[in-house]
Amino acid sequence: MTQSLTNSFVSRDVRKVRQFIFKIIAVGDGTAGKTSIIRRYVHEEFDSKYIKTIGVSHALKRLCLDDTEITMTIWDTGGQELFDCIRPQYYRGAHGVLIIYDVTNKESFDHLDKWLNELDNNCGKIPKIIIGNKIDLTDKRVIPAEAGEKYARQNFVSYSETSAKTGENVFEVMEELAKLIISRSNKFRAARAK
Ligand code: G3D
Ligand code: MG
Repeated sequence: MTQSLTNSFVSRDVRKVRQFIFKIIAVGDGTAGKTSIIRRYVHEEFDSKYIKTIGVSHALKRLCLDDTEITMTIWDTGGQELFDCIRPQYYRGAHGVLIIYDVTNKESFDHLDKWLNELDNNCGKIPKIIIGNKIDLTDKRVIPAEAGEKYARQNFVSYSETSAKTGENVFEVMEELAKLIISRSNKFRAARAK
C-alpha cells in the first residue's frame, strides 16, 4: 500500500500484539451526517444542537480486533465539503474512507459518483464503505436500501446503513472498515514478500 502504516510488534502478556494507526476520512454532501456519525462513534453521543466548527478536526478511537490494536484517527471535514480546493489536503495519507449520504435526500445519493471520482483521483484504491445514514427517519426515506446496495455493488464498494441518532450500525461499520484496511495491508505485504 502506498501509505505507511504504523505496524510494530510489542510483547504484552507473552502474546504478540500488532499495532496500527489508521487515518479515516469521511466524505459526502453537507448535512448527510458525517460529523454526527463520527461523534456517535468517538464520543458515543448524538447532539443535534452542537455548534459546527469550520476547519478540519480529528478524533482518536482505539479498537481491538483479535491480536491487533488499532488507533483510528478520524478526520472530519468541518464543512470543507464545500471547498473543492482544500479537500486534497484532507485526503492525503488516508487509509480508509466513509462515503456518507442521507437516505432521505436523493441529491446526496446522486452525488456519490462525484465523491467516488474525487476519491479515485486523490486516494487511489483504498478501502471504502458507502453509508446510507438517517435510517431512523423511516417515513422520510426516499432511497431504498436495495438502491444503495446496487449502486455500491456496481462500483465494487462495501455498503452499510446507519443512524447516527440511534447509533444503529455505527460501531459495526467502523469495525468493518478497519478489517478491510487490515486485510488490504496483509495482501500488500504478502505480495511484497513474493
Ligand atoms: P455533516 O457533517 O455531513 O454536514 P451533520 O452532517 O452531522 O452536521 O448532520 C446534519 C444534520 O442531520 C444535523 O441536524 C444532525 O443532527 C442530523 N443528523 C445526522 N445524522 C442523523 C441521523 O442518523 N438521524 C437523524 N434523524 N438526524 C441526523 P441539525 O438539525 O443539527 O442541522
Ligand atoms: Mg460536518
